[in-house]
Amino acid sequence: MADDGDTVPELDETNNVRVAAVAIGITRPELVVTALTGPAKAGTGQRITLNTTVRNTASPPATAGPFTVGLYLSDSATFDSSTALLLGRRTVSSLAGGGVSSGGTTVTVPAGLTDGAYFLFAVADDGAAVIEADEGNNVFAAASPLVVVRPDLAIGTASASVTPARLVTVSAIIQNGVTPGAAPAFAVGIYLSPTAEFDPGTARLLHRRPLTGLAGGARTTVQATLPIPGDVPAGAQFVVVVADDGDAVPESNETNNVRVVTPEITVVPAELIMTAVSGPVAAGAGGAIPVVTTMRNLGAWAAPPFTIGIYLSPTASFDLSSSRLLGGPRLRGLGAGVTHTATTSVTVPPDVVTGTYFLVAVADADNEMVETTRANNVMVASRVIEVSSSSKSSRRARQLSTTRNASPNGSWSGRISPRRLRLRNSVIESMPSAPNRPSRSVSRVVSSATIRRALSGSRRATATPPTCGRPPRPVSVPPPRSRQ
Ligand SMILES: [Ca+2]
Ligand SMILES: [Ca+2]
Ligand SMILES: [Ca+2]
Ligand SMILES: [Ca+2]
Repeated sequence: MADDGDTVPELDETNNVRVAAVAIGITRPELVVTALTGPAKAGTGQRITLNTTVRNTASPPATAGPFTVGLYLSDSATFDSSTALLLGRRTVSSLAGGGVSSGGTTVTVPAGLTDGAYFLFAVADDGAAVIEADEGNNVFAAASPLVVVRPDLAIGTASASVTPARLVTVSAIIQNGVTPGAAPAFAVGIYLSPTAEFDPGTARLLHRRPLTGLAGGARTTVQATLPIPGDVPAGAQFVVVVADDGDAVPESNETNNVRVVTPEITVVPAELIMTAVSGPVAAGAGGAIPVVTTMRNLGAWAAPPFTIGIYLSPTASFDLSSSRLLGGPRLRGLGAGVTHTATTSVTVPPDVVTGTYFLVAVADADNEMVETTRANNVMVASRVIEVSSSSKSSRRARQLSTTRNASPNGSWSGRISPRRLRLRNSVIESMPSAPNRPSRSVSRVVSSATIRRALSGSRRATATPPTCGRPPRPVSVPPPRSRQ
């Protein structure tokens, strides 16, 4: 067209247009999916490959691209893009008129699906990137549905046994009964239950074993040897093994995951007895003193970990509310029939009122275990300890130092050296204690007289009304520590 826009006034404005003698054809691409295949069955969470073929039925040069082929799953035979689950997309960079593109796409079957048959769809130009001759023929349904199955974890055979070391050994077979429903990571829980009916609210979790997963149809064995906590009541206890403890895996059957092991096990109560406590007859406020404790495990089983509490009591009748905790060793346990003697350095609080006190030792001071009786856990030293102010204590320490330097060295020969000896904390079982109960290894020189006094006798505590702990006990003990 000449003078397109008519800017020039012409004599004849009607002859400016010339139409070509030959028409040219303009065609749009036309995409359709012609094939969609995949596995007949798959487990939730499983990776599967879906193969698609897409064709551009337009004649050259109507090239399409780039575009994607969308892969969908639906519980309806009629495709609805608002409800169908998008599994993935295959990208086609270019497809010439008359061309064909085939390819496989690996997708994951959603873990949240329930068991059943689902319809698969492939959608050409899923993102509507190509203007086509026909936009209404782009959805293709697979000829056969995809059957989706979830895994089913369960406990096969399981057994449990106990030893006097207060250990329970558990062995259980974990199985996944569905093929190909692979289970992703989950945990196996091992519990002690007071009843044969498993109740997570009352059962005690002993152990939770993480597993990375279990293939469909596979099985694995979980074995564990576990300490029985001290506060598990004596008597019959049921070991319970729970598959997928915490329910991380959606399963086709969630009701078969618990196995109560029969026969039940019998938990034997602990029985500690404190038999002696002794220390120096004099101490300074703020100073460290050695305290010798002797105790025994009378029980038929090893005792679980516990703490020995060493107290300063103003009376021979131990009362927790009026006593001061000085510290005490932490033991990792005590074997059945084993006697334990320890020398522990504890510190007299700097703010303690000067005067006469009794040293008291309490087995399982934190009340961590169930015992046959706790009346025998407390022992009071037979000799009193005179606590003076720290300044007096310093003078006494200087006197001791002078005496030591003036004396020749002695040696340990099965009895207390008449001169001096080096006293070292023998509590090799000690564990780190709470901040308010120091239990430190010491190596200090003390006089032989101090040692003789330290090793002097002790006596059973006289009964006093309990001020805390469990009511039937004739002596006061601290309450159990809170558990996570
Ligand atoms: Ca089309
Ligand atoms: Ca199950
Ligand atoms: Ca589950
Ligand atoms: Ca006891």
